[in-house]
Amino acid sequence: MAKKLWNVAIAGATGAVGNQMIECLEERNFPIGKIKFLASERSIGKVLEYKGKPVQVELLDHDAFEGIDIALFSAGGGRSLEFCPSAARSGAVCIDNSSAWRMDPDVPLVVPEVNPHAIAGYTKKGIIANPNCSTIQMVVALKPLHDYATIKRLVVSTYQAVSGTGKKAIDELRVQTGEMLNGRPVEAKVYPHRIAFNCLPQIDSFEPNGYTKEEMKMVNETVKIMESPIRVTATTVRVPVFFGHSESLNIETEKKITVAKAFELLKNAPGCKLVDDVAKGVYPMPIDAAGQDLTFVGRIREDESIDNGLNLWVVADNIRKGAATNAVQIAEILIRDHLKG
Ligand code: 25A
Ligand code: L14
Repeated sequence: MAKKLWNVAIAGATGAVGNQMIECLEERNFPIGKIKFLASERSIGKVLEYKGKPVQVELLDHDAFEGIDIALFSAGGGRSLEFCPSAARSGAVCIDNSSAWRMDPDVPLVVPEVNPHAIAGYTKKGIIANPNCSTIQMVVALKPLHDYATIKRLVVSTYQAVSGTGKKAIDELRVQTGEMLNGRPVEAKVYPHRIAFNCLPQIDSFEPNGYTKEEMKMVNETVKIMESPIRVTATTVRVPVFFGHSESLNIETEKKITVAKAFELLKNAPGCKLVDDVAKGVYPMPIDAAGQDLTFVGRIREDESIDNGLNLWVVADNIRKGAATNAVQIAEILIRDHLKG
């Protein structure tokens, strides 16, 4: 029997995440029949490549999904709200990278290493949501610890790269850094303040409770993905790094986890790489995680201020595991276990 091939569309193919989705599909040899690249009018006429062959960018509109089996979305929340339902009506399963559908009870929110079983719920709306980049790497690292010792409370602080905001933010850090080094005045357009040589304790806009939307995404998405009432508090910070988010995690568990036990659990955990040899100055850093699909964990130590507490440092490429790779991994499970070949 011939192997089934799937028709795939990428909405937002010209963006930072869209570009990475194309690369991930190529690298992982996803069984593609037809590929379609969709974006706004700005990109019409642009030609991208898939496996060395030219593909014209087409307009993202309601009838762009005819004959498409899987639609990967990364063109912003507004576009996902508007176009995922039409794509689903055309028979495509949408894997959406935006925050638009994540907390919808009829939409599964999936990290393959953590809750692959939830994918089955895609039939309700034809949409599967990809979590926030900071949430994804955090739950990949926490899942094995939670299964062993049950996490009650989690305190997270993030150090997030500019690529999370898309291509225009990558340009902003590059341009501002150049201007600063040349002693010229800088202009902040994408972020509310200068990002070069600075840290911004604001990602996305503020909610009435004083937290940012990014912080509340980490709180709410973690509970949904882990399927457990973990109490989470977050502080999310933008730092002048291009690729790779870092996170400081502090957890309190029901049962004690020694450092040796944490090493053992994380050494064999799916999607994780333990990088922890402080005597040699070895720990995860964004410069090493960039371009990789794994979640790197290190600086593991007991929190000596409470009975059952542990500190960890977690780093991953926010555009790969935090967005594109996770979406393509979901698509792989979808075609393996759910869609009819
Ligand atoms: O605020 P929103 O709407 O929720 O958007 C969120 C932003 O976050 C990024 C993405 O940025 C998006 O703009 N993003 C989304 N999910 C992400 C995730 N999980 C994420 N980033 C990180 N992690 P981006 O610039 O990388 O990608 C934008 C993509 O979306 C397409 N798009 C935008 N509006 C669209 C649309 N497609 C269809 N219809 C629309 N109305 C966009 O395609 C791109 O693929 P494009 O054709 O509009 O842009 C092509 C090039 O133009 C640059 N550009 C963007 N905005 C402007 C612009 N140039 C000039 N003026 C502008 N206003 C882009 O940088 C791109 O190179
Ligand atoms: O997926 O870093 O909800 O600016 C929203 C903001 C992704 C990244 C999401 C950022 C994001 C983002």
